[in-house]
Amino acid sequence: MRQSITLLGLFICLHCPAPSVGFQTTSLNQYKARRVTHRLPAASFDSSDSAPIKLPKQLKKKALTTFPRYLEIECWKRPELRGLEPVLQAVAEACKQINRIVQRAQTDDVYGVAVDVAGNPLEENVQGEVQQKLDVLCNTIMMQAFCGSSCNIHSVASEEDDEPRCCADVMNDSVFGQGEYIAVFDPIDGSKNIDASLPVGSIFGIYRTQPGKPVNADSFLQDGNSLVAAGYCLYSATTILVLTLGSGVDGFTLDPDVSRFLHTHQDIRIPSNGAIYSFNEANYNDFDEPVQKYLSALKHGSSSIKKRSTARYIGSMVADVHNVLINGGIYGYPRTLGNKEGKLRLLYESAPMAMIMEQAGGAGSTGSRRILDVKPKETHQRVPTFLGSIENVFELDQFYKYYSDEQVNGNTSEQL
Ligand code: AFP
Repeated sequence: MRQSITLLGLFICLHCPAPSVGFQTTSLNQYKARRVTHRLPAASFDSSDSAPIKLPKQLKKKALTTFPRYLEIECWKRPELRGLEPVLQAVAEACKQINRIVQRAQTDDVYGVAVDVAGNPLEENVQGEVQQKLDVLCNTIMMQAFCGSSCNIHSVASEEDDEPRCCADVMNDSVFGQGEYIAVFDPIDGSKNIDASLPVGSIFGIYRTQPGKPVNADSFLQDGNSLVAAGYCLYSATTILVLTLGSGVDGFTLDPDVSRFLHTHQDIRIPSNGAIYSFNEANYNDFDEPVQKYLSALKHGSSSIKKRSTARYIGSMVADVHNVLINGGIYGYPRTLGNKEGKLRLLYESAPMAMIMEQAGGAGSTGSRRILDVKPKETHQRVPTFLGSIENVFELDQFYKYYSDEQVNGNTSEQL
């Protein structure tokens, strides 16, 4: 009896009309009037009165290897990587600088549109975005780290620059244009998050130049299998640098007391499956059918991953992917009706992240193939991106396969 009353209630509730203006019992003005609008007088106290915070004695430092020492050991084990040691050291220093800039964004004058020497706003970049001061600043820091730390990087391609640049041009000295590596990076990914004090990140990848061939824009059109190193730095509750040199993934947390990256995460392995799904579901109606079906399966508990799914989306790829890397699950930025190749850039976002995922035991897919197998046709090419635990990404791929087979003549899952 009680159960049928509950069911009846549910039925009535499901069939009751959606509230409309005419249905309202409270007017908007009444509603607004209910809010607490008074302000407390501003607290006045002299900050010099406050005693310095003392940390409890039991908070002892762990004995952890520093990033420079880690690099020294790795490059000693693999001499072919020695040329990258000064470069990666400099990149870690650049991440520290970007970390400080991000933390000062609310208090220092680093906001607003970037201007040229005459004070005119810079033109839109190739992504169609007006560059912000912060983007330009972080780009310069990264570029100088890659180009100016040694003579080992020949040229760089950044999200912020329309075309790749030779390091000789960046450093204004021909000695810097001779290295055997090229680097790609996104200096500050998700920069819109900074306004709300949310996490952002930097992403990078390093390739070899092709022997016997001149280095130019085409040298960057290599698939992700050719990456020699890839990494990202997440600026969040803690700042963490995650790196792969092609034999596993390691993480280094910035100790703010000594301003050093310390080896806190050894040989990171992503769980083989996980509960997290990290998609911008506001785009659901514009996703491919296989992605829609996949997300529905997660929500209805009919996924092969026998865990209750949980949604997490910050809107900064580095933060979202790092969460999936540590806790397991899947991150996705699929193609949409308006964005046929998705939003993320293959060369300096998706490919480095896919290398990290694979090196940690996970997977990176476009829905129909490995991200690392996609050969870019241009520097700023976009690619549908799914990254995460191997079982989760495999299942997503199966949805693509199944629904593509079903619509052999359709174009929902066209091969990249
Ligand atoms: P920005 O670098 O332009 O802020 O874009 C960040 C980003 O490329 C990536 O970090 C996020 O995962 C993604 O965009 C978020 O995009 P949506 O706002 O469309 O979900």
